[in-house]
Amino acid sequence: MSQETIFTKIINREIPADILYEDDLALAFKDINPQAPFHVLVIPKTPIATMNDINEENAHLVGHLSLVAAKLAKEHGFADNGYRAVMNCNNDGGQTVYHIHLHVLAGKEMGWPPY
Ligand code: DGP
Repeated sequence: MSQETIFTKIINREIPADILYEDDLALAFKDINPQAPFHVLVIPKTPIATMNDINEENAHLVGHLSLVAAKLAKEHGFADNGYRAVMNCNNDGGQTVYHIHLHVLAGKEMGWPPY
């Protein structure tokens, strides 16, 4: 199965996105369909299809996504009030793009459970 998704096109600047952060390992951009006043997706530049594909070799990338998420939340003033970071996996998790991404949602009080 090809690992290429719409997110690869965003990484390669083949389609536009509102990019907030980039480094050698990760990219963060605004979600096209925001579910909170602040809704950003943090993705690894190396495609990993789902959480099930995280392994010893690529796990550092996932840790890095968390680091970037916290950095962005702090920079945008959401650290104290709080925020939610979530990664959906496969159909029942609500995953629609098969290139892992950490949703970072902030700017309103979240409900729980998330359905
Ligand atoms: P998920 O359902 O967890 O796989 O989340 C995928 C998210 O990706 C969803 O919230 C919408 C967002 N998304 C899909 N296509 C695009 C796109 O072309 N640009 C941007 N910025 N976001 C997209």
